[in-house]
Amino acid sequence: MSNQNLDQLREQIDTIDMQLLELLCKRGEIVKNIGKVKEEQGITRYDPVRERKLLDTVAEKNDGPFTTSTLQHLFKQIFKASLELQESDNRKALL
Ligand code: PRE
Repeated sequence: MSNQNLDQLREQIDTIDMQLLELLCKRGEIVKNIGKVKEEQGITRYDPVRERKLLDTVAEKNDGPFTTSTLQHLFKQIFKASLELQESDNRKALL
């Protein structure tokens, strides 16, 4: 593979990385809003049923190249980060 080819492939990845970043940040803003609604309504932040549903959808829709277990691991990290975000955001709102 030539260097030019490598540069082109990396450019494609750079673009996708920026899209992922933007989508994750958008998701984070929505997660914060969900956290506020849950706080107001006294609903527990952690929702294992909702998380399970998405993990099952990932398994159902995954056509590769990543294994389902790898993708589920990534989504579990996103859930964890989302719960932490809701927690810190609600704590800030109390100060
Ligand atoms: C979210 C976060 C934590 C919950 O355990 C379940 C789902 C998620 O990141 O998808 C969002 C959320 O708080 C919710 O849907 O209730």
